[in-house]
Amino acid sequence: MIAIVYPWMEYVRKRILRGAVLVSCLGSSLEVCKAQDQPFRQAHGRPNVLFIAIDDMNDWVGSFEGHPQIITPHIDKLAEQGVLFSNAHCQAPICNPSRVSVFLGKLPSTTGMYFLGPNFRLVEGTKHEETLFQYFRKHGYFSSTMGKVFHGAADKASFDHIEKSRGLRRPENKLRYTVPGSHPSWDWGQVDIPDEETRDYKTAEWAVEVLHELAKKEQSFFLSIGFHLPHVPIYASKKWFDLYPLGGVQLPASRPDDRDDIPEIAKLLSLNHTAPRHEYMLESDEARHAVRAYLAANSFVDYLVGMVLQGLEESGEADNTIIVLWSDHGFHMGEKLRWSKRSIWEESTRVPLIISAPGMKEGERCSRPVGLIDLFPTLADLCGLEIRDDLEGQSLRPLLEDPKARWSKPALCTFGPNNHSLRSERWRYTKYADGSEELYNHSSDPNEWTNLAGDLKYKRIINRFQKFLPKVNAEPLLGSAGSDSPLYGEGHIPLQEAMQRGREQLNAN
Ligand SMILES: [Ca+2]
Ligand SMILES: [Ca+2]
Repeated sequence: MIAIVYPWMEYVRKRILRGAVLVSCLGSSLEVCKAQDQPFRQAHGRPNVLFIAIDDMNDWVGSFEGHPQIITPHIDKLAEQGVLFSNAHCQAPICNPSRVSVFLGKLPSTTGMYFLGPNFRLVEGTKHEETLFQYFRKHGYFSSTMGKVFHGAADKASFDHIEKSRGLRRPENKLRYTVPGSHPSWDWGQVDIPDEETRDYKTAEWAVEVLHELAKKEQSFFLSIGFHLPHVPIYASKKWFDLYPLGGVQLPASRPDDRDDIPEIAKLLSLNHTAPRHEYMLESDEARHAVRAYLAANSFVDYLVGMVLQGLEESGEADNTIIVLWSDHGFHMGEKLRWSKRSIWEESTRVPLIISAPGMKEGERCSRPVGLIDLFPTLADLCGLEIRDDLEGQSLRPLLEDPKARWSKPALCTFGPNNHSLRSERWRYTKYADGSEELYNHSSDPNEWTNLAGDLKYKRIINRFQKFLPKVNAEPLLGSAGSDSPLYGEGHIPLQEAMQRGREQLNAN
């Protein structure tokens, strides 16, 4: 465990040091005084960036209000120090394309990166792209990383230092989802592994250490860390399970007829053979166990975020560091009668996003629809770097200065070529590759239970969304794999044929 040093101690220490400098200036040369008296940020160079990625964390975070029982005091505290984006969305609802889109600042529909493979460095279309991290390195930043930031191995060109992951991720045998033939990653439960020996703890621990080292450098730093939880297998220790007694665990709201009004292609697109079926989860009572595990894992990750933020305070760099906390996509825990990501409904697309930056608003919520794709231009903007004109997101700086500023663009999420979902403050509009549509009114239907797309009354609203659909729909990159949907399982087969095959799988299920 780390020693407790309260943030105010560091604050007082820093004030004393700065005060001492000013007092000593009275009797020394004016030149020295001027240099020392500059705001910390300019004296030190550009602000640092602390970039915290969390894998598969949906809105079950206290301040995001996704589950009434979730306990996440540290992330909530971070929200009090920055701007919480309550309507932030990923650009693809699985790891690889979501993260690649963030790091390249380009939409999946532009790059053709829709699925878990390929690695963007191994294919012609994207291998020469400059990542967010490379861009910062080019401008003098020291870029360092540990944990799951990239999906798969960390991109070498993006970092000056890559710290190898260590620690344990899972026990020897599966705990609860032991159905024969089930995917090795799909499991949940309470593990006996001490927190300090887990992979995510090791990442947080390293971040705390390295922040002290980075604080001594002349260079500004861009530190990127990634936590693996609450991605499956969803494990946490007793301490975190004890926060949520099994008997009281609340399941998310769902309706047995919820899928009756969604297009067939939506069912095929969101089919995930590796995930347990909803009926199984309810009949076996594993739903409550899995929900409890997810709550516990989120609270554990929250604790680790707290460790890192305390480390930043202790490093003395907190006043000069932009903090971004984000998850690569959401996760269904029974909503729409499914357990998985891999959909373009709210539970998959919505992500926690908090940005705390020197000089920007503190403790405010912004409900404008924004995307993770906006992070690249936002960070460039906040650090005084030119915003590359090929980036497809836009800087969130206006919203960090005024969370109620005008914002006309909806957030876009894409899963597979030409399946797009747009989210405004009030509506979700979705158009699939076969032309079928969904429309949900979030003011009256936050669970997206009633698809209004067929009602002519809403034609005008649907028309307004059309111009925000991408004009380019790139073919999947060579080597695309891991969609899990029967629509794309075998590469480039015509949509109608794929749908026929998908129907057969859906019926067989
Ligand atoms: Ca993920
Ligand atoms: Ca429905």
